[in-house]
Amino acid sequence: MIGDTIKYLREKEYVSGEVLAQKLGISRVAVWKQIQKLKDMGYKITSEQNLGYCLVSRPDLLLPQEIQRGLSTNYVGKEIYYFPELKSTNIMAKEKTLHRAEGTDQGTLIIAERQSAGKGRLGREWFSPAGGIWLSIILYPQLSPSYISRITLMTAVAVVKAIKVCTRIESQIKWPNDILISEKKVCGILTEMSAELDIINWVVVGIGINVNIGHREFPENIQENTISLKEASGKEVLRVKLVQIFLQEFEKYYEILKRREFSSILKEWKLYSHTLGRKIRVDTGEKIITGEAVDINEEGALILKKEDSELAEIISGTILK
Ligand code: BT5
Repeated sequence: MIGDTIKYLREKEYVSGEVLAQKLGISRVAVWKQIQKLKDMGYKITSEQNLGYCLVSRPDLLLPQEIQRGLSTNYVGKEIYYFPELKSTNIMAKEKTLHRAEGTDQGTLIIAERQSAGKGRLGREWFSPAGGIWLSIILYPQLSPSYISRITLMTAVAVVKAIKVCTRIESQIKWPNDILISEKKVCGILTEMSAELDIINWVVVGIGINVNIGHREFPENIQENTISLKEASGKEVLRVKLVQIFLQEFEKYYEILKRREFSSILKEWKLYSHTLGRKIRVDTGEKIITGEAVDINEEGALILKKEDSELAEIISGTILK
């Protein structure tokens, strides 16, 4: 209802309470209540007794009705759960997968203005102050669990594309889940899943992008390695627009992945790679392997050429400094 009300309001033009009531199929008192709700959300709306209501400005928030306005996806973001604050959008998304029958479907989005306990991989913290984009997408792919790495890599490509389209900034992908600008981290991806031997029950893809944030807002020990889009571009970035473009890119690449055409995504991934061609050290959780990153294979694994020239295939790990 709120989404419809905002759709029928006009900027720089009055719409009468009567017309709104007719379009929405509710009473004029109910219209007035809707307007109060919008004002509480941060919309500026003026009202004139004989003219009706006029939308003066929209809040800078990632509200579902704002994201869905002009969103051209088929299913990603068609259902959005919005929170001013959450512990973690990934945790909430996982809870939603328990109630799939109640309507949480493919491409459902959980989004928060800030997270109090944002999660990185392996129990690491993800700092999520106001001004960023912290969201999770729920998927139910009919793919084998071995696709999980490919989903992370395709998400990274979608993020790089969206940043480029929205801000013209070129960013790079550090395998497997970091997006960098000028060697500093601007975005992280956390892909979680529940699977059985050969089927995935659900996947939650969590994406955190530092948008209109100063890196000084982060704890001191990570300030040096973090950056935001605002800092990189020198101006505020329209978060709603970036979310919309990202969701569109995400759906596009996910469709390609579902058609089992990962190789075309990989080609793009390699174009944006920060990792290939570098001498690196990778912590696999079991050991640390040193070598030159020579390739990513069709499963999304990193291929390292070790000092003894032997090749190591690493499906998951963290590149050390
Ligand atoms: C990641 O983990 O990079 C995955 C981050 C995923 C965050 C999103 S936000 C929406 C969704 N809901 C969640 O709760 N999480 C997801 P990892 O590769 O483990 O990197 C974590 C490390 O990045 C930390 O140990 C810090 O060093 C650094 N870090 C933490 N917050 C950061 C930030 N905002 N920007 C850049 N680096 C950060």
